[in-house]
Amino acid sequence: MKLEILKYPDPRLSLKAQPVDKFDGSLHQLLNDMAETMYAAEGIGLAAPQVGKSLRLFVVDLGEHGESSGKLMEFINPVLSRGEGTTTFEEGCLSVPGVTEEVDRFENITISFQDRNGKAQEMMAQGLLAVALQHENDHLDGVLFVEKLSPMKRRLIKKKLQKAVTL
Ligand code: GNR
Ligand code: NI
Repeated sequence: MKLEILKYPDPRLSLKAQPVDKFDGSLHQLLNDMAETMYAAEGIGLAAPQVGKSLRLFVVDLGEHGESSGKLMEFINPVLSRGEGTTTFEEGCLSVPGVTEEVDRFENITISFQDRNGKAQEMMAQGLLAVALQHENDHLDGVLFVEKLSPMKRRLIKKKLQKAVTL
C-alpha cells in the first residue's frame, strides 16, 4: 500500500524517532509499503518519519543513479560513523518539494544497522550512497537538509515555501 509523504513544515518531520524493537510482520509490511511509496515518488530514499511513523528505519534504492543501483536496501536502527573526507552534493527531499541546494556531507561513512530480521549488519559507503544514508539518517533525528544550510539560504527557502502554501 502506498503511504502519504508528509511535507515541510509538518511538525512530525522534526521529531526524534524511536528505536525499532519488534521485528515482526507489521515491520515487514511497513518496509514494503515504504519501498512502494519511494518508487512511486521516484525518490532514492525514504525514512519512516516522512510517512508519519516515528521509527528509526529507512529504505534506499539509488535506481539508475549510483554504484549500488537498482538494489533495495533496508536499514533499521542505523548508527553512522564518519570516515575520510567531505563532499558537496545537490540535495532534494520528498518532504521539501521543489527545493534543491548544495549540502556538505562526509564523503565516506560506515553504517551499522539491523536488517528486517533483526540481524546486525555493517556496510561502508561512499559517493551518492553515503550522501543518501546521511540524508536519511538525519530524518530519524528530525533534521531536514535545509537545516544544514546557511541561515540566509534557509530564510530564502522558508519564504519561498511559505509563499507556495499561501498562494
Ligand atoms: O529522492 C531523493 N533524492 C536525493 C538527492 C540527493 C540527496 C538526497 C536525496 S534523498 C531524496 C529522497 C528523500 O527525501 N529521502 O528522505
Ligand atoms: Ni528527505
